[in-house]
Amino acid sequence: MVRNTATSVVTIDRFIIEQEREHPGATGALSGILTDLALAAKMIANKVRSAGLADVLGSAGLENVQGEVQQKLDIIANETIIKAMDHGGRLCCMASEEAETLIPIPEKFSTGRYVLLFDPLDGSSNIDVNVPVGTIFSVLPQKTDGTHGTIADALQPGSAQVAAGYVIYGSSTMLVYTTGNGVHGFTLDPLLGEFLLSHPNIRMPETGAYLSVNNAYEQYWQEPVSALMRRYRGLDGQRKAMNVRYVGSMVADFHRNLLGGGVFAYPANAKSPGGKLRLLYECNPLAFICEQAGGAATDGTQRMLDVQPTELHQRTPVYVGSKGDIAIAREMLGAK
Ligand code: P6P
Repeated sequence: MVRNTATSVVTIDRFIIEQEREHPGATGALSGILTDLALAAKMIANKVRSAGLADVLGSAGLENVQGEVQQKLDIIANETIIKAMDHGGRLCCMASEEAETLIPIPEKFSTGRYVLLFDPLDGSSNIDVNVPVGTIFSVLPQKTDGTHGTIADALQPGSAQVAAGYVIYGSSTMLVYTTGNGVHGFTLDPLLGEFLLSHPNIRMPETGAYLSVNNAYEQYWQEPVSALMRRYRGLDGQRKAMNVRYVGSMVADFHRNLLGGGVFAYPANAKSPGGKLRLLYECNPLAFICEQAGGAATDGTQRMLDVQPTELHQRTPVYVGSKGDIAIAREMLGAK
């Protein structure tokens, strides 16, 4: 007897449709957004993979709103996402780390009732040294009445998100996302050009093996933060020491901790009193994913997803990871 050894190959498109069927009232708009984002991810992956060969490396010499020297791939990734998303008729506006203000949907296209926030290529300063970089995205429901979204639609707490995800361009290209129904990972098969379900229902261990923090800022931390990092590193005898793993690319550090358990922390410090990382399109989407995988996230004073944004590009301190380890952070930092 020949056993059926074929495993069911689930493409991301099939998975998205099957998830949509679990919501009878779904219009298919959110499914369309996710499908279009997967296409954009494949296009960006092509560029990132060939960056060393196509002389795309090096800065384009342009300044972005963050005042950082913009890598050419930043520009390409930003344009790729905007062009992939602006005509689908599902969005009322977009916002990007690379754009100072809201990105409107062109008048020639129809609009929809969702807002897309994204960091097109996080960690881009690592591009030239071949360290994994990533794309991060967040989807919010439009709350204003017009056909075109306003800044009020973008400035919603992370708890309002209907979907969030990231793409990591590493040893393989993976897309990980949630729509509030668990966290699922898809690995790009470069020959097929398809994202295939490789990590269904990702769950984050209750306590973690890894601590991802840039210790170079230790001299700038406030004492409760320094005490917390000593705890994580086992120096006060209260907890088994965590292995310090810090790539300097948030998506890469977050992804390893999501799978293996751990904490990513970028505390406020004397040089970055409000923290460095962005609330809307970096910390909120990763916090949503983390909570959906059984983890937690705080800004050091409250649950990350409860923070009421006031500015599009506002920064925040961030502690995100295994639930038990974030509970230690909340206790030692006096967070709600
Ligand atoms: P630092 C990359 O520039 C980034 O935005 C994140 O991806 C990363 O976690 C962080 O900054 C690294 O910052 O100050 O440790 O170099």
